[in-house]
Amino acid sequence: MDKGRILLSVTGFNPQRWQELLSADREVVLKPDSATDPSITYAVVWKQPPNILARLPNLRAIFSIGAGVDHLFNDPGLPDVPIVRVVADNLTRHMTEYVVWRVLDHHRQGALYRAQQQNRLWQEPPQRPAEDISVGIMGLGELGRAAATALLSLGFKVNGWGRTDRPMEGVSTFHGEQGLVPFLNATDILVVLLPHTPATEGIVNYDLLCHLRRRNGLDGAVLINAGRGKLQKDADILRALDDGTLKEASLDVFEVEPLPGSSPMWSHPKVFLTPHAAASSDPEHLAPPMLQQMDAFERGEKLQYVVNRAAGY
Ligand code: NDP
Ligand code: OXD
Repeated sequence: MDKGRILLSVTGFNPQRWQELLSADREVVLKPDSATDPSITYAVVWKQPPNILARLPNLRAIFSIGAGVDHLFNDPGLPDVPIVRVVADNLTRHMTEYVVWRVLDHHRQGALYRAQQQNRLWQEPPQRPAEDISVGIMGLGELGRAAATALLSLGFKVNGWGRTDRPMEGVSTFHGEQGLVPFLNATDILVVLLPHTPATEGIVNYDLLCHLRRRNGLDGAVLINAGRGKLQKDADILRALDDGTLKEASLDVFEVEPLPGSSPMWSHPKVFLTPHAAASSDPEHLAPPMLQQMDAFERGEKLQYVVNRAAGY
């Protein structure tokens, strides 16, 4: 049997390297020949145009080129076939690096030293040991658990919050609505690694930030969001930074991306920002396992990393 064609539909990314790598094993097209093109069996997507997948009669599965799949659910014509998301060591390591980098920069007072350098000031503030600081990870999934392991190895206390009860050795775990405030009350540095779903939209708001612990050696609570911008209320974060509810924030994601040039975030002295770059999807590492999954699926094996549609992630 001929291998079916792959529809590659990625908005905001250069498709060239993905196309080259996926073409190693299957024909890849950037557009279907028609709305009902029978030759397409898989779609590899990022923010595909609405309804492009709706009527493909032989579509067997959709592969997201990212770990998050919220970009797919904006499509009203999303067909009812399995959706596979990225779970890969390469991506996980990038995210762990980002989280460790940002936690250490806040813990070791990077902003203070940068300001001192600007002013040619030779001063040494007190140093707190990592075990004085509790890092709370909202979203203790693939990425959150890897970050937790790295932070534990550096000596931080780690709390984790998820939708369901998933214990992890060395981590104080909380879950569900009833677990949220106790989790926040025990957290000095909040790391957000949640997916964007209807249940999590806007969850990082002023009220939530007010529950963070502020008695710690950092002289204030810290927010790090590398999950999704729609999880947060940008204006609430600015308010919390300005009134001292938050000491500092590292933000990789924003309600509107790219972040508009007019946003006060760009020049806020307490914000460190990156352009949704915490963990980028590297086609060299991600395309080959997608092809392997397609072959395995056709041999009758189960797809891995299939999204739970009801939960939205
Ligand atoms: P997972 O699906 O493995 O983990 C998601 C975690 O969030 C799980 O712990 C899950 O709980 C928890 N969760 C989901 N919904 C809720 C809820 N309503 N209440 C409480 N907890 C909830 O995802 P990954 O770790 O692989 O990725 C997480 C997110 O990171 C992605 O969805 C994406 O948005 C973002 N991301 C950002 C990148 C960047 O560059 N900025 C790069 C890659 C990903 P449970 O354990 O109970 O299921
Ligand atoms: C992802 C991302 O979801 O890069 O993988 O945001």
